[in-house]
Amino acid sequence: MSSAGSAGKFRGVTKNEIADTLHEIATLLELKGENPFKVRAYQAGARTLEAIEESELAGLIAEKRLESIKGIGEALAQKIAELHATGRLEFLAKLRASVEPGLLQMLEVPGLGPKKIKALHERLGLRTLAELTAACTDGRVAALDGFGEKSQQKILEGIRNREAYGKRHLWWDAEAVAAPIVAGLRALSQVTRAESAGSLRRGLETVGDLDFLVAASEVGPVMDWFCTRPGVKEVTARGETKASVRFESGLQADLRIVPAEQFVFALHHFTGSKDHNVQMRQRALARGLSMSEWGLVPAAGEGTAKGKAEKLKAEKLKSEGSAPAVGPEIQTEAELFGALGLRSIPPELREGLGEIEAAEAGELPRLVELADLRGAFHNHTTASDGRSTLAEMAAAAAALGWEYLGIADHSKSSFQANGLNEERLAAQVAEIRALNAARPHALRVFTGTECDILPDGRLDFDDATLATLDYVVASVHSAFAQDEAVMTARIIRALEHPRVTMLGHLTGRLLLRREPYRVNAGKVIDAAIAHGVIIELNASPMRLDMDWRHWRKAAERGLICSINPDAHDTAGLAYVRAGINAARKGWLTPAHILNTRPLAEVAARLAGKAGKRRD
Ligand code: DGT
Ligand code: CA
Ligand code: CA
Ligand code: ZN
Repeated sequence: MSSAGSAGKFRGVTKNEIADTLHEIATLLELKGENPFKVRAYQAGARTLEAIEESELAGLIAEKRLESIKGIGEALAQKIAELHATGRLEFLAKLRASVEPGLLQMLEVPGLGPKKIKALHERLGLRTLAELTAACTDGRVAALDGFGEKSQQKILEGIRNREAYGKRHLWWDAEAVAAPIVAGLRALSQVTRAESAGSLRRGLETVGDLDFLVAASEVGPVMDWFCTRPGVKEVTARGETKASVRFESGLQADLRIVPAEQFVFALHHFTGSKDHNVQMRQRALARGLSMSEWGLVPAAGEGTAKGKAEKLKAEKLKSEGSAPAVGPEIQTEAELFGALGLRSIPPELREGLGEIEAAEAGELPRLVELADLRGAFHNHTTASDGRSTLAEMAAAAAALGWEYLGIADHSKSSFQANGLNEERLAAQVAEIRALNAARPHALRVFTGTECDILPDGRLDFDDATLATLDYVVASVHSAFAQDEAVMTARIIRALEHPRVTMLGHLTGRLLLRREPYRVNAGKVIDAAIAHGVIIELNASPMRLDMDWRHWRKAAERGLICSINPDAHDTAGLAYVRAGINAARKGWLTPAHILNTRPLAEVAARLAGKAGKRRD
């Protein structure tokens, strides 16, 4: 996921953004084979920043006290101050430019770190991904010291995945590009309506390209504005009413400009999905209507819908701006659905998975909304691998208007994530109790853990330790290669544990980066329902796990969902928005979701679970 956008006016940098920059410098220095002490100094500096409070940083810089902190020398302090003041670092720009672009691309291959890339470069002379692919294919990589057959295979797979994944983008990243463009389009004087359509509007977890739709009185200035957005690397097409651009990130975007009276038909068409559109068109035909992106008109007695649409298109082109009959009384999508005897179908449901039948029967669900959330579970702090302190996380949650926040730092077996042992967990519980007692804001913090499910299905903490907590998220973080039967049995064994409140990220997938581990979702869902265990909808934009495609059926059978941001800093709490998209795509209503419930109800439910028996 890309970090905060760099375009536009400088608006201040957070300590975590500075830490990211220091990590990047360390990686680049390592790639260049710089002194390991220097590399480690940057890594240590980054970790030091991650552990302090956001509010401390400005003071430390102003009073030149950064240098006095363990792990931050004078050179580093200077760079941090420069980044903090300007958002830029000359040193980093030069460093990036001094590394071959092919080596930077290799950093994006999973399993390839700077040390290995340096070895490949120096010992095999590899400079590009294509050369690396060739060297893997003919066995030169496997023959290298420290690599071997297995790691050669993994690198090759990583390169292939990167190509396949490179074609799509996380919804979160795509939305960050799209939102200011829609706002900018709406602000243009020639524009009367502007929306994003396509998979972005449907809230799909990944997006192929952006689709903007505009109704405008004049085309030229709108096209000019669109084609000159910051970050546009190439204008790939520009016609009378349509333009396509490619951004530096590789993301592409289409803009279509239509007359106002066609807007709603085009919006519906370009929102899709294709399956939904096909079904809608069939429904229209059955009612003697022909539906297309240009309008809804009586179907001609003869010919197919396609023939009719082509004819309409020809008419449209001939009549230069003046549209064919499109039913001018239809202005909104609700009216368009109404014309076909349907309740209005929210974009997230338009996947051709039964939404039209439900709309006809008046059985569309009242989908959960962001405003329904009253809190969130499964959040990390600086105690494990988070980058905001407990106090910062609680204050940020209170500022969102939430009634409660669940903390769940990693457990001891997740040593790579600085997991807590029993002693540190006890200290954190005491800290949370003190915070709740002091009540600096009207927010209740729940004590929890993201407890590792060990390879055999046992939990990482014993029962007495788990009994000190308000809730337990159980997650798999190791032995991903187990076969499906073993993994499924492992997870189910954890769900049978009476202290487990909810299951974390069912499949461990990282969208566009790491495949899910093998697990039988149906069996896990059955077990969760049987044992009264919640399954989380991990709302991190790169997880969105359990997948929305499972939720409708599972919730109908009684499974409860928790939309969990898995936030590692205060900004990460906002990920619940991505979780809401996925929940809506899974037909979930507020009643299906734990964290729409008021504090008292949630506290009672957790107490029931934490009590000596299951209900
Ligand atoms: P993406 O970009 O791959 O994430 O997915 P979409 O859904 O945004 O697809 P895109 O950008 O190719 O087209 C936007 C919408 O336009 C799509 O959801 C439905 C509509 N559309 C495009 N091509 C066709 C088509 O051949 N038939 C039908 N029925 N609809 C189409
Ligand atoms: Ca699209
Ligand atoms: Ca498109
Ligand atoms: Zn986890």
